[in-house]
Amino acid sequence: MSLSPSAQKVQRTLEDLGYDYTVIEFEASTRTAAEAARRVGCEVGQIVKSLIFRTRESRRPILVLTSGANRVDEKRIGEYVGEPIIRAEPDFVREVTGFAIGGVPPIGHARPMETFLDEDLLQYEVIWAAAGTPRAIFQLTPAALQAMSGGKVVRVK
Ligand code: 5CA
Repeated sequence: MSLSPSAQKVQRTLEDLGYDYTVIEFEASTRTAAEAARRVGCEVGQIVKSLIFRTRESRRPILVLTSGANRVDEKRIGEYVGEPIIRAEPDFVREVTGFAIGGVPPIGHARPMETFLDEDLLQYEVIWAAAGTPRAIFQLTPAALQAMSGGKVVRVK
């Protein structure tokens, strides 16, 4: 089984961080949380969406790791950040993460970012996150996601 270069990059990052999680690349799409959940047979809430926002004026990147069941309240995150935020443009996502929308992983980004973690993810025994391409994911625990991302656990919805 050979991974595409972007998925390999995530696999290597996991190894560098000391995790033995395995990136799985499918023939079929895992581009959306619903597709990813169908692929692995889990609840959509167990899929981690790695969403990039940016502060409107200062253009700082913000990472919100969200349960696939939830929609981020941008106003709420803006309050945590201390500045209004907007959804990042695809080019901005590529620039700050090194990955294209649909495959953005929770770790291994081009730039470090202020990170928030959806408290609703903590209820699950295992969760799944994107691994660099719109067909690649890996399974992990919420505790590991918190540790590897350094995300602040908050209500996002
Ligand atoms: N591989 C899946 C499951 S892990 C995945 O990456 N899902 S995701 O939610 O993290 O990434 C897709 C997200 O990118 C969408 O939920 C949406 O919030 C965002 N997105 C999609 N299209 C655009 C766009 N044109 N501009 C900005 N953000 C977008």
